[in-house]
Amino acid sequence: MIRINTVPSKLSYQIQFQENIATVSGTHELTGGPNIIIERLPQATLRKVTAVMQFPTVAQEKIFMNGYQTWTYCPELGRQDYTRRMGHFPKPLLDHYKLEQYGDYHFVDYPEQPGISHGESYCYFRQGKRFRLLASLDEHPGYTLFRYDSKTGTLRIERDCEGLTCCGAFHAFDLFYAEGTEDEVFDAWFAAMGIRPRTGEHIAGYSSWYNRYEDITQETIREDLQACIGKLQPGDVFQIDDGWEPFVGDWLEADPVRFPDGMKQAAQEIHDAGFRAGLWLAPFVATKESEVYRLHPDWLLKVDGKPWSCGCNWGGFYSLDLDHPGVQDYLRRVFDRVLNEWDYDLVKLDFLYGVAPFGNERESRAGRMIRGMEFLRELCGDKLILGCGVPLMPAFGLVDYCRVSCDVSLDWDDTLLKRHIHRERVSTRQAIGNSIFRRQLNGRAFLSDPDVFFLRDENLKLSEAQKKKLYTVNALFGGVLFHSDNMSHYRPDQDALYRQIRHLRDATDVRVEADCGLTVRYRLDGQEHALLIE
Ligand code: 9PG
Repeated sequence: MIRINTVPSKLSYQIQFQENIATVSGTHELTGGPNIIIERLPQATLRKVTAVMQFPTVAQEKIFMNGYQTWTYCPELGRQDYTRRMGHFPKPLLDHYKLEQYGDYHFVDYPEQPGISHGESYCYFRQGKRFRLLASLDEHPGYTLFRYDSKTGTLRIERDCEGLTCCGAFHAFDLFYAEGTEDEVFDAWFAAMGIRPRTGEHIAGYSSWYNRYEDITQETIREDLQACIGKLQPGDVFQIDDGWEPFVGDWLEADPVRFPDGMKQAAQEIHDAGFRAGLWLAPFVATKESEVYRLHPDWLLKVDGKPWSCGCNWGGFYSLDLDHPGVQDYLRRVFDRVLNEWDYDLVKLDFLYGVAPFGNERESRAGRMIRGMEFLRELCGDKLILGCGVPLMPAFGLVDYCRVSCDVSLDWDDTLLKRHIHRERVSTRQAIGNSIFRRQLNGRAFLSDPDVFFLRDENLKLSEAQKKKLYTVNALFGGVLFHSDNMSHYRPDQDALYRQIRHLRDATDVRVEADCGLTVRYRLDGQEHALLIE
């Protein structure tokens, strides 16, 4: 099934050490299927592990470079395009908002020159319907960073493992290469990894975030829950998002003012309404106000002796140290309470990238991220995990559902000024783009969460045409179909449209045309449909 049509390409690789030891180098002929490059190394500290190869592309070829984490915008690029960083902010502003901590900016270089693009864990090159996929089979030894320069036709591959100590057999690269149709290359990659999605069950329901945001109370939750009865289906998910906890980091009790009856009672009411209950947590981070931060300074991950800030949400938040027994014990108690005592069926686990901003001499950054994900899976048993704010490949096969896009906004693409902040920014337009351009992960790595759609009229600045683009893409390319509306405000035509959107998931023959504009085509009830996205 794996065909190689192009002339096989030779990859030259180099392994450099921090000590004064001779560089190890070699060549490898890239073939279809797994390409595992193992070198026996002396006891030393790795500095750089890189490979280069010629990888010519033609004028119309499209390039996809997977973005670092859930929210990172990563559309297909043309050969003149480049991976955009963010606007050139004055350093104090950058430092204040910690924008570089949301993505790979703090460890990957962005030359921002026409034709230069980069991404993590997988990339593809597409001519019409023909894909050339180059992907990682294992990120434990370090993220696989791909960087393409279309001006010279060179592909550079780097293993993100600086500072890792090695001794003996080291997997310099665990690559997979395939050429063929979209389904052929992605099916072959997941077969080679032996990764299957944990569930095939598409879910639908409600998330409290995208209307009231953190201003939720048990009354607003009750109001929205009542509104869902008779409109959602039994077994759908009703998910309480950020705002229930006293402070980010403190997950053992609800905020006593907003949820005086507690979170067990909230889950009970959701169950009584016939739905499954979901709860949002950000288990690997904490804000300065939290008890976790104030009472356990030793639980924080320190970089150069200082707590590592992961961004500016909630006025700043910090990484917990996965290796600290106190953190592990605390998280065990948290998940036992949420899943067993309170009886939630699904947890939306967010800002997960915070667990592994760095590796150390024993473990790469990616290795730490994977270990964090495995730990969460262990704590959650067979309960459902919706991963969010997580580097994609470390979540493969470990979460049931995973966000593949940034947050949708209440308008289309934010203000001109805000368009220059980080690639992880909130944007409906970019969320739609990621749901389309990461569609191959849906049903292979997990079921994808494209984020919510909107049907409501109030508190929203999307046109009807924009709402249609969002719900169509979410229904066709995702396995999670949530909204954040108060459904009692729906008019009869909106009720009917909601039912129609759920029926959209029965579409077959879903296709994307991205060579000239962006169009989505599908068949439903024997009829052909097309929707122009851009
Ligand atoms: C709760 C929210 C919702 C939402 C999540 C996440 O890059 N950023 O600045 C950025 C901020 C917030 C954010 C995502 C990215 O939202 O995706 O669904 O749960 O947290 O606080």
